[in-house]
Amino acid sequence: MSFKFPDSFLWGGATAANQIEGSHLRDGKGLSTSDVCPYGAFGEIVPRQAGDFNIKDLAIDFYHRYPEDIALFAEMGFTCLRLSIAWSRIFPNGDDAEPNEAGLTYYDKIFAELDKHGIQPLVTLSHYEMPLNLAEKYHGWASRDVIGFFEKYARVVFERYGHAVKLWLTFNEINVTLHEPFTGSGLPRDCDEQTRYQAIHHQLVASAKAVKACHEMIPDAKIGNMILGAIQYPFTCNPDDVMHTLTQNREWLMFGDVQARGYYPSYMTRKFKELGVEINITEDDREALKETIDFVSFSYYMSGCASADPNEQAKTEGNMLNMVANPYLKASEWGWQIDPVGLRYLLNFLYDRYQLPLFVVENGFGAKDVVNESGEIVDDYRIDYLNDHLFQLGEAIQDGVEVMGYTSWGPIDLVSASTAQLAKRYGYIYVDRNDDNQGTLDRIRKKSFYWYQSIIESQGEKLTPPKA
Ligand code: BGP
Repeated sequence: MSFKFPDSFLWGGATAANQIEGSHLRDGKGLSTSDVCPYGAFGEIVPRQAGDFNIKDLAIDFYHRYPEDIALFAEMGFTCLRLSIAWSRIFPNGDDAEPNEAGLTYYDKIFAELDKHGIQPLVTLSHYEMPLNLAEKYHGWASRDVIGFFEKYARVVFERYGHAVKLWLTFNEINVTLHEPFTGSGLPRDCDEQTRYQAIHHQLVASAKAVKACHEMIPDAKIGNMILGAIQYPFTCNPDDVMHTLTQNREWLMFGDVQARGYYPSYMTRKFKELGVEINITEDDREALKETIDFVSFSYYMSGCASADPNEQAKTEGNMLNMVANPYLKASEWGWQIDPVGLRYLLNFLYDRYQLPLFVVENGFGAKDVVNESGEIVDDYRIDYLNDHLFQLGEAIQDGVEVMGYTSWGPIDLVSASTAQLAKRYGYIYVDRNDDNQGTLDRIRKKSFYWYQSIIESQGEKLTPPKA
C-alpha cells in the first residue's frame, strides 16, 4: 500500500501481568483472583493449597526474562509496549496500609529497561485480576470500599512511575463483568443483576477517580479506558434484528459512554427498569464520573451478529459473547470469527460517537504453532490475519479517524486468558513451553517476527491489500 502511517503512530504489542510474569508469590506478592483460576478466566475457581501448581505460577517467566524479551521487542522496532501492573504486587491484600516496596521495585526495573530501548509503556492498572483478599473479604467490586483501595493503589503507582509512564489505562475490558463477574469484578459467578450492575458502577466511579488522579499528578500523561469491542451486525435487515442489534451493542457501549461523556446514557434508565435494578448513585459519584478519559482504547478480535429470533441465537457458538455466527466469515480454531473490515468499521463507529483519539490495544490470532525440522515457525496464517487488520486500520486513518497506535495481543507467546493454554499462541516470538509443563522456555523468532519488523520499519507501507 502506498499509504504510510503517521510518524506519531505507536507500534507494539500488549501483555498482562498474570499471563506472562509467573512468580505469583515472589517478593511479597499476594494472591490475585487470577491465581485461583487455573483453567482460565471462565473455568472453575480452585482455592490454593500448599504445593499445588498452576500454569500461570511460572507462565513464560517474564518476571526474570524481561531483559531478553524487551530486547526482542526492540529488535522488531516496537515503540510501545502495553503491560499491566499486578495490583497484588503493590498491595498484596488490596487493603494494606502501606505498599509493598519489593513489588514497586520490580516495575521500576521494567520501566528502566523499556526506556533503555526507547519503548514507551502503556500501562493497564487492572487487567483481569484484583487482590484475592478483596474478593473474599469485601465481595470484590460489590463493595464501595474497593473504590478507595483502587484509588489509593492508582495514586501510589502514579507517584512512583509518573516520570516514566505517560500512557495509562484503567480497567482491561471493563465490560467483561457482564460476561464473567469473578474475573471482571471479583463477584461470585451466580450473582444477580443488581449486584453486578452495582459493582460495575463502583468500577466506573473508581476509573473516573483514577483519571482525575492521573490528570492531577502527571499532567503530561494521557489516560484512557479499555473496552472489549464486541461489535455486532444485524443478522438480517429485518427491522427487529436491527433494533435488537442496537440494544446488544449498547450493552458494551454503555461503558465507553459513561467514561467518555461523564454520565450514564439515557437508554440505561429503561434497561435498569426492565432488569429491576436500582443502582445506588451518590451525588459524589455523579461528580466523580464527570472526569472523562483522554482517549478510547479497545480490544478487537472478531465481530458477530445479533438476531431477534431465538432460533438463530440458539445456533451461536465459539465465544463468551454469545454472538450469532456470520455466514460470510471464517473462524479460528477456537471459533473466533475473522473480520478485518470490522476493525475499520468499529474505528469509524467509535470515532463518530466520541470524537476522541482511539488506540487499538489488542488484536491478534490465537493458533497452534508447529516448530518444523529446521527449527522454524512458519506462521503465515498469523501474518495474513495481522496484515489484513492493519491494512483496514490504515483505511480507517485515511477515513479521518485519529488512531494513536496499535499493540497486537501477545507479541510473545503467553498463557491464554480464557483457557489457560499455552498452546493457543499469539506471538511473534515462540516460547518453548507446553501445556504439560514441558519445555526450556527458550525464545524463538517466528516468521511473523520478521514480517512485523518490516511493517514497522516501513511505517505500514509494506502492508498488502487483503487477498480475495
Ligand atoms: C482479551 C484479554 C486478554 C487476552 C485476549 C485473548 O479478552 O484482554 O487478556 O488473553 O483476550 O484471549 P485468549 O487469551 O483467551 O485467547
